Amino acid sequence: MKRISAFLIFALIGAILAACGAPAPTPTPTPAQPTPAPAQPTPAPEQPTPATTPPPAGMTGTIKIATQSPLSGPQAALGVGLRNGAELGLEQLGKTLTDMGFTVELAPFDDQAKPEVGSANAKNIISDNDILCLVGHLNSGVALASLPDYQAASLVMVSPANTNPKITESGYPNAFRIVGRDDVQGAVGEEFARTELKIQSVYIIHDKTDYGQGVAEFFRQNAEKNGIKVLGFEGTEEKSVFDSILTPIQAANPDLIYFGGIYDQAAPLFKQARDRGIKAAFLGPDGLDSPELLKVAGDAVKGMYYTSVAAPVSQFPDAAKFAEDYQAKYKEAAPPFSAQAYDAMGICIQAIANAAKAANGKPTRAQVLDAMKKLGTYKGITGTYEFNAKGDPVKGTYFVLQVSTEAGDPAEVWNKNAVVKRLEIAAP
Ligand code: ABU
Repeated sequence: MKRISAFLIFALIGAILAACGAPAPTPTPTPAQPTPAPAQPTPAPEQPTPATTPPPAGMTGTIKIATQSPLSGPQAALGVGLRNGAELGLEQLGKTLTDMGFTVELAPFDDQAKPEVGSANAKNIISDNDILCLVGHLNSGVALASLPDYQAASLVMVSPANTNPKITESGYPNAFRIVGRDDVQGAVGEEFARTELKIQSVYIIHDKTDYGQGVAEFFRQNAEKNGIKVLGFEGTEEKSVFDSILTPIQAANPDLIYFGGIYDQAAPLFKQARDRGIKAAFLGPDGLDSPELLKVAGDAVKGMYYTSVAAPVSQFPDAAKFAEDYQAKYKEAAPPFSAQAYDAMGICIQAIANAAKAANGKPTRAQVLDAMKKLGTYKGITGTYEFNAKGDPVKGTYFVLQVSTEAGDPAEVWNKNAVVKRLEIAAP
């Protein structure tokens, strides 16, 4: 009551003074009022401590790495292995990019081992701007049909398998491979046939592709130069019945049949040759490097020799964990070229990461190509790679192998094939 009265008296005086133009007095706070405690600052909600330094601004978005290989058709065994190896590589090595802030994706394409399909896929690949690198192909002829599109888009191609010299001799600045070349592989095969197998005559068959015909011609050039008698040289696209090919071979009675091509044709050809009683030794290049050769041809190919630039995964001590992981994930032994695809993927990832650091953000394809040219050495599970100006590895690894004679699952037995020779040869 007393407080109300005091307030009314002050208000009345204030009104009178205001009417006279004087400032109103400030009411004195009542001492009985407890002074509120100074407000305590409300603690901010606890922020999670980041485990690592946050990614720099700009390191965002999706980066895709494509594969092209036959995922269907008769060469799918190697083509799926190539895709799987690349997929495992992205899973295990892609952290380099995800730690930077990017999302990574695999973009697998099925080229069916056909140049026209590879070329059509290439147009789709380059129209997706998130695809910054490509692991592929299995088939040199398919890569050669696709490379003009990749070049137009500055898209880097890292091949884990293509051996035809034209891949790196055609002036494509974006073409790289981690394997050797058929001009060397053909010579290695010829020298082995002449010096180790003591071959004096050969009948050469090829599959009419850039790869198969190419390597067969390199074998022939070396054979003719070094005194092996070439009794025949013929191309065929036949896949199942080889009577018309084998009849003249049987009549010519060569010491050796050399087949330039892939296992899907070689297996029935060799089997039918043995079934007819042809006694010639067999030899061929890395297109035969698949357990499918043994699965289809069986006894006809046990103990035969072949050359390879890939070799069974068991030949690479640093690929032991890869072999285990592959078996666990895909429920089969890692096929030839799958470990090379893992390394080709690692090289793509490293080049993209280097380009992203230089650009301080998601790089363009041209920036990835620039980073590829400056890559230096890359240590993978199948070797340490450094590229020359053409895109070849400075040194290629070439194997002469002998198919195991052991019984059992061909996929397992293939890993027991013996290395007869292992050669490191500088790129021509
Ligand atoms: N080099 C083995 C795969 C076949 C190719 O290069 O066409």
